[in-house]
Amino acid sequence: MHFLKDRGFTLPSAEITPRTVYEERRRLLKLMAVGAAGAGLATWAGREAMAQVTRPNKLAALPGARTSVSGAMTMEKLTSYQDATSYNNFYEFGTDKSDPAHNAHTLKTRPWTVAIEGEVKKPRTFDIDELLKLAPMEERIYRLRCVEGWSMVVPWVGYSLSELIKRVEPTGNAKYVEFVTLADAKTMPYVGSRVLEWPYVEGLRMDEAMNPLALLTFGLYGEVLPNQNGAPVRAIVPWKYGFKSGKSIVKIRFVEKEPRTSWAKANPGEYGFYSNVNPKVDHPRWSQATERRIGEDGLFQKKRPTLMFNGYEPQVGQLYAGMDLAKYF
Ligand SMILES: Nc1nc2c(c(=O)[nH]1)N[C@H]1C(S)=C(S)[C@@H](COP(=O)(O)O)O[C@H]1N2
Ligand SMILES: [Mo]
Repeated sequence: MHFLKDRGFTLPSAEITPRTVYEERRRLLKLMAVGAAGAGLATWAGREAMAQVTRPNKLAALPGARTSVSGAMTMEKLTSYQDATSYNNFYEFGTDKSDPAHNAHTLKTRPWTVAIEGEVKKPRTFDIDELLKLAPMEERIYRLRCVEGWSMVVPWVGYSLSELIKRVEPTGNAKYVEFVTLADAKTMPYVGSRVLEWPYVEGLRMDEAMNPLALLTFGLYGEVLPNQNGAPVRAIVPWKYGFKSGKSIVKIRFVEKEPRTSWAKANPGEYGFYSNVNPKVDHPRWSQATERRIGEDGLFQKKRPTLMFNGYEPQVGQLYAGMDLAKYF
């Protein structure tokens, strides 16, 4: 076996997975933060160079790029790559948490296009490779809170949805954005089943979609999205329950009226359009006051308090000023 070696850091090359590189980079970032910058920097540069050749699925944020978006980082412990990519909700591939990871290999992510329609001055269809180059990729470490009462911390890669929206120039009639995701019965075994109405449709109000935290997402952990996480492009809206973050998007429509979303159609009493994370507004079948962090499961697991707007209140609270959030749940 041959080894890559520098400054006392030795790893068998076969073990240098994208994750290893990723986690090492984070370790170094932490080191640098406590003052070991000199040593760390050279090693980090080495890792980055090495990463170029060892990571076929690499999707890096701009090297060294720091996003200026408030709320884009958290020092909380990351959920493991393993958990984030094997405990999923993607009903097109099955309703058990392990189904998407088992079944989503059939999803064809190339060729892939995203059509921009409706109330825009520049409607057009983007090829996925054009979308990948539309704006600089940033890393955003967000909490993801599912309405079912669990949460994760995931480093996503993408850019603000507003970058795309600005380029297509919405008209004055555009009040909402609707996301339509792929519904292909040939490759998605549950499309056609009656669990939900297909395609899976989600939506945001225009000002929500323009908030810089709303992320058009292409990757996680420095890699392109695995199919089960919504390849090749999905939304991530960190202050809302996870189901608002549609996976494998094929169409983005700008509309005047509030879109009818798949979950609201399936059960209007349980799932509203807004679906902001809110510990004070319970779901009819379960409390939203606390959550369990995936990876911390076990006998002595502590339930964590759920934060208003999933902890992003400073960034998004003003969007809902004066609104009755129990009525507009
Ligand atoms: N197309 C589609 N998008 C979807 C879903 C789905 O079933 N189909 N599930 C949603 C739910 S309920 C959650 S919690 C998140 C989960 O994202 P993750 O598997 O990447 O953690 O995806 C959301 N996006
Ligand atoms: Mo969810």
